[in-house]
Amino acid sequence: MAGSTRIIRYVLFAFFGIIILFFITSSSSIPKPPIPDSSIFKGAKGNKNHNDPSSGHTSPSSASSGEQRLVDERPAPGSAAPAAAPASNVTMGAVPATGRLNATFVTLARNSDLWDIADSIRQVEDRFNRNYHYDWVFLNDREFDDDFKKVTTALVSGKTHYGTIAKEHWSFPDFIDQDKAKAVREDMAERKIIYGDSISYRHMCRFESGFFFRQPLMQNYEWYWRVEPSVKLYCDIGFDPFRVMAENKKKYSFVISLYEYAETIPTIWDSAKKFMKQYPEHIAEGNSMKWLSDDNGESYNHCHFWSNFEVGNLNWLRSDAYIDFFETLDRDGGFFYERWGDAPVHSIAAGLLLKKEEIQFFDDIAYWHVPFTHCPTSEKKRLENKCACNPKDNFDWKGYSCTTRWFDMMGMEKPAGYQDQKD
Ligand SMILES: Nc1nc2c(ncn2[C@@H]2O[C@H](COP(=O)(O)OP(=O)(O)O)[C@@H](O)[C@H]2O)c(=O)[nH]1
Ligand SMILES: [Mg+2]
Repeated sequence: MAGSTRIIRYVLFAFFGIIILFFITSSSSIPKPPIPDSSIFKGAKGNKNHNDPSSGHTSPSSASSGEQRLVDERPAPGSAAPAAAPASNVTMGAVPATGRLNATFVTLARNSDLWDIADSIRQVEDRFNRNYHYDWVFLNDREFDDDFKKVTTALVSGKTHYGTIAKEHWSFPDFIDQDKAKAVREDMAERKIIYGDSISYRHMCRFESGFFFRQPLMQNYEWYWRVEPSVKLYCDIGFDPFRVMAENKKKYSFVISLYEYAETIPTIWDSAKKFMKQYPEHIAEGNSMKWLSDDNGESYNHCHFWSNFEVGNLNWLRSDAYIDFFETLDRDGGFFYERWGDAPVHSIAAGLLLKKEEIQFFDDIAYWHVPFTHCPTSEKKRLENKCACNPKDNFDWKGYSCTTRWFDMMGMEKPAGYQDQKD
């Protein structure tokens, strides 16, 4: 009797031993990827999700193809290497302890922009995304062709998505007087105002101001990083800007700021003032009015963040506050009766609707879009991050930049050596 009990015990031990051995070997075959270091920016955690993107101003039809994706465990296409930052704990609104955030790159482009955007993607991948494998959403007012999709999918280390913009997001609203709009374009052409005679540029600016964040494909994400064709990144980005934003409760960011051409926005501030009067509840306490205006809101000083680079929060753009702002401006017609750019629109919104601390200046992201450069002033930073920019080209402290004003308003200390880069 005792003998057979012993045999049964041996058999059970052997059985469980084999099972344990199986689990150990199979889990150790999954490589443990390194988690990129973002400790330099550690801040407050627990960003609350104030806005459900599927509610409010998001039309049900536009949300239809975008089922909420809370977890992204898909492997990066065309990549044998494991994702450096697995997104197994990605949730809407919360900041996951490790791994990717619920974020995507986003690019508006034409098929003819293929090789210029290919260049930008390579910059972003080489300096950052090859370690993270974030997705990339491409948007176009026409359908993307196979060539565009094939090349960009091969270059992006995350998943790629391609969306065609609905007509109503890329056309004249019916309240626009076509004759008046045409006369403006002819006048601006004569005055040689850049893009002054262009219809498509105006649709582009209106789309980037009011619609990109409401596209079905964008409904899946909480954070975006805008990338334009032919931009450059000059330094390694050894941290995750999305994480920096989320952990520090940031909503909008910039690397370059400057004065807008006054001729393109003569009445934008009138519309902004109308909005402030109509919606005082949307105006943030501790906002950046001092950066936007030199006379306490009476007039606009034309300072704006250069929006061809943006890392931002999509839920903020989808909030009632931002939508009410966009719609107030849109009804006044300045996208067509003038030539309002999305940069001053986003900037005035960020300046009024957000607390100034919710706007992030990314000194560590060295960037070029024709014709301006942001190159970190600190040599230590440039050497540590393998930067390839000439510090003399840094635009931050030059007379046409608004970044000095930003530092002054924020009470931020300017980096050593900034005086040498003033001209
Ligand atoms: N699909 C599409 N994208 C456009 C059009 N016009 C401009 N874009 C995109 O909109 C962004 C801004 O245009 P860009 O020509 O770079 O303007 P700039 O930076 O102000 O000189 C870029 O990402 C362009 O690829 C257009 O007519 N159709
Ligand atoms: Mg551009």
